[in-house]
Amino acid sequence: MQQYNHKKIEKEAQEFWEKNKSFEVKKDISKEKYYCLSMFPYPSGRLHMGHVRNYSIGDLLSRFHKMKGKNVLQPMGWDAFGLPAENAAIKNKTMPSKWTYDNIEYMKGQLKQLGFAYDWSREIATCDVDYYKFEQWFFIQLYKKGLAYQKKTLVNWDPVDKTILANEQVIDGKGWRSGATIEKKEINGWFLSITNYAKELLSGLDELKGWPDSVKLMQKNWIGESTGLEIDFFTETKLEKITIYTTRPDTLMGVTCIAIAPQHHLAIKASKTNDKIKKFINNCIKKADIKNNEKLGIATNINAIHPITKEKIPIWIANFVLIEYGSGAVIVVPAHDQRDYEFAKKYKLKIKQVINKNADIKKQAFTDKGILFNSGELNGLNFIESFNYIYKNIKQSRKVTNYHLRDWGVSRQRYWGCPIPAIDCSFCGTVMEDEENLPVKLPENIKMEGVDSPLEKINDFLNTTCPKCKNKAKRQTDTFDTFFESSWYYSRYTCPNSKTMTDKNTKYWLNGGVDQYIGGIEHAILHLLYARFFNKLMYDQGLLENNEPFKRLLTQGMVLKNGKKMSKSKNNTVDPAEMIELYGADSVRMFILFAAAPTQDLEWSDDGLAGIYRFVKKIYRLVTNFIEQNDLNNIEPIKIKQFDKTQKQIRNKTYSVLKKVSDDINNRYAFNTAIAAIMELSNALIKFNKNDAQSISLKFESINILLKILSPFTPHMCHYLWISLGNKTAIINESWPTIDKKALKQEEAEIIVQVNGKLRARIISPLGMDKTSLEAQALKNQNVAKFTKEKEIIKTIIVPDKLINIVVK
Ligand code: ANZ
Ligand code: ZN
Repeated sequence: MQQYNHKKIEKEAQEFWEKNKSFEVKKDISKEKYYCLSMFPYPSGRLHMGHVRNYSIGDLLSRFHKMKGKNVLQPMGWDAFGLPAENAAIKNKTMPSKWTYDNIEYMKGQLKQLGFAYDWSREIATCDVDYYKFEQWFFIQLYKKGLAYQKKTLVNWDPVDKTILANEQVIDGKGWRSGATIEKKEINGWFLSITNYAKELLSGLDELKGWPDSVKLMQKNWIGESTGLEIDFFTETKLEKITIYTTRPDTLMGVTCIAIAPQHHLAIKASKTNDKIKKFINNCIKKADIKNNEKLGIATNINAIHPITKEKIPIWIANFVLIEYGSGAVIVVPAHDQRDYEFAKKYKLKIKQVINKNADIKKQAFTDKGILFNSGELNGLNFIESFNYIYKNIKQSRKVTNYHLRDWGVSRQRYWGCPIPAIDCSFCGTVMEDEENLPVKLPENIKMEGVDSPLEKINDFLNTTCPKCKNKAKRQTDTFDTFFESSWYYSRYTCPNSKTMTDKNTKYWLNGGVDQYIGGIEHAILHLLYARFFNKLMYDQGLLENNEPFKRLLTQGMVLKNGKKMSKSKNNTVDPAEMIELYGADSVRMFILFAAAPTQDLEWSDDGLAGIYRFVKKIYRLVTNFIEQNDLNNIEPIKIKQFDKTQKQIRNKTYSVLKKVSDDINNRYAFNTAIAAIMELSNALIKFNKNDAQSISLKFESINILLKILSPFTPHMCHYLWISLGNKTAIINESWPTIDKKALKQEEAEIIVQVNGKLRARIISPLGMDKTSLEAQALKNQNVAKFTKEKEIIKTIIVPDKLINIVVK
């Protein structure tokens, strides 16, 4: 037979799968479904090793579960909208759509070269109007329910890049990319009310038994549930009410000031008659003259009355009080909150200690909980007791729950995205496009001139009629955040050609959610939270029947080179295409699965890959040698159940490896140790060379099992060897082998244990037990221990499977 030729073997297998539509699936209620989803890539141009790792894991699981008899859906598509396409289009003088579709074509070729078992008939590109039209329709439904709303917000505006920057992207007042001086700009953006779902998104985490705890914790912290009290304070004049929110009402007697946000209505009121306050507020809002989160404040000349002591408490305006959190006002307790402590020191406010009289607050606040003192009627109470006391005895207090989660701003001032179906009419204000007029198609035949969205200049797009009053009106030109597209793609794969957003196939494939989702930990918070949110929105709209999108989640580790994350910017990438050319897809995939457990970081190693390539060739030779040396047509079935010792051993090895590999894949996700076990089995089979008919039959049986359990790892080679073994079916349609429990039982021997030649015990141990284990087992026996205790063992003599003699002095 021929030498191992990965190119030929891989091409043939891929052609076979394609021709036979091996991975195209349909709803089939007679089978248990298994929906395996890997996070779809952004079509940046080429696959990188991180993709290869992600998709090798998904493919392994898909192929395994298919062999286990499940109806496996493994789809693939493209997260195709986004800024890089615009930048590339400007640079290369092309159109974002062309750049994107060219990349998709190239990367699809790469995925096919890797032989992943995708149902390509379900391919999705999110920039396809047949995909994003549903987003526009759905957005209108949310608008009708009041879950989508427009709000004016102040944003950091980079006048050169013409883009909004997050606070972290503004460094010393300059844009991180352009270096331009950042301006504050008021924009009117669309928001989705994710905060309405904060509670559900939090409690839903408890159902996600198949998610890593670390990811659930990150989501929990991001949602940020906080319970405390709202307490109303009244001004001296009793004309105004200020509601504060605190999680530490136990510190109420230590309040020395009240701080309100610069946007608080009382602050605005005070600014009307005081220019200093007006200037202060403007600076805070514009973040002008504020260095590194400096805490700034200004006193109003208003006092509030303490609800218990009735003392006067000065009201300040402070830049660290956020208008959008809680009630936009706080009690300042310098003795017990470090931020308040620094604020009080800076502005010479009183500091009054009320918790733990032994604590020293000369240098910093005491922020732990403790017993109250200096607190009048509250003296001696602890946190819970004082919380409840205040809640019950102060009429103007309420228990409330707040969330740190903010509503999701979905508008982007970019071209390459899904147009938001909103229209501005000078008579009716903002209205939604009529559903009959959907989709609002993004014009694709455009010129990118600089960073401005070309939509602003396309009159055909801009000019429309108001769906309400039929007068001339203007389309809005913002597009959706691209997280919109990735929030529901998993459901579209279930019905990619449906005329409705979801259909009856969705119910089948998403029953209980996606069975396995695989992707990078960088998506632990936003993508996964938005997808969960969308799922709940779609559920409430009657589009989905499952309440959580992803039943199990696996977050794969990074691919490193020389200890650093493999990335273009670090110039340490290894091109998958080159490795596939040299060693073949099978070896690349197997190396990636072997080099580390899936959730751990993986250090790339050329030598490691070469080693796997040698292992693959070794198996190839094992099987081809067997084929050459034996008449495959005359291999007898194993009928005699009498095996000699080595035969028993090879069967035991085969079935115990089968058991381990099944368990490692299915229950432990330990693909690396599964491969190690397969290596052991193949080494044992290489050594097992007896020529009697029974042994040949046994070796044939073991090789068949070996190929099956190896096929999710190196599917191409296994496909080829399976056919070469004379099988009429393709290995992809075979089922996973079943375990012969009898073969798992190790044969045992009764072994005589002597100490200095005298019989001291009889022990039972597996046949073929090695010397050290046998000696250890013998020494554990009580009677043997009696004669060896505190003595020096000079030597041990062993007659295999019969006798052990321990010689002591
Ligand atoms: C008094 C106090 C004393 C506080 C103390 C803390 C420690 P979480 O857990 O994040 O909800 N706070 C409330 N609303 C705020 C706002 N709009 N902007 C800035 N800070 C605000 O935190 C709740 C605590 O954050 C509240 O409890 C309040 O300060 C502050 F020893 O009240 B605390
Ligand atoms: Zn109108």
